[in-house]
Amino acid sequence: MNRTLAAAASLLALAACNSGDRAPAPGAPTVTVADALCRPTPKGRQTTGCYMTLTASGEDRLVSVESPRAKYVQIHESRMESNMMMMQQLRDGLPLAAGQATPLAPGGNHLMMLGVEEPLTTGETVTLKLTFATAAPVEVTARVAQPAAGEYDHVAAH
Ligand SMILES: [Cu+2]
Repeated sequence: MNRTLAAAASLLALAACNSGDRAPAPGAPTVTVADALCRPTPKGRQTTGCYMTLTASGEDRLVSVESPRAKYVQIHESRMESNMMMMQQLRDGLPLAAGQATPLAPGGNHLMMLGVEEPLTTGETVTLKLTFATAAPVEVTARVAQPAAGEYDHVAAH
């Protein structure tokens, strides 16, 4: 087991702990994260998109994200403008409705890793730390892979 895998395994254990066994204070919202995925960085580029599904137990807001593999991680929205897909940082973060799955997906809201010095390659994992307005932070281990074929390729339009 290499160091990256070992680190990922311990982070997974932490995340499991946060969302499960140790019950938070009654009424405190928790956020669970599923299907975390980051695209491999395109050759010669230091930016890439990450996707996942967030479900908050109570109304909350994703306010910031960081990763040891990126200088910055921004929360972006995508929208069509004059027939072009534009991206913009959500400076106030991403609102999460209580009990509702909030997708971060290609072509929609997503996380953008900036300043990725060591390329992300398919098959490895990357750690993301998500900070919320109310819920405890969640550490996520995302796998690095291309999203399913046919989905909008967000990086190409970046
Ligand atoms: Cu973006």
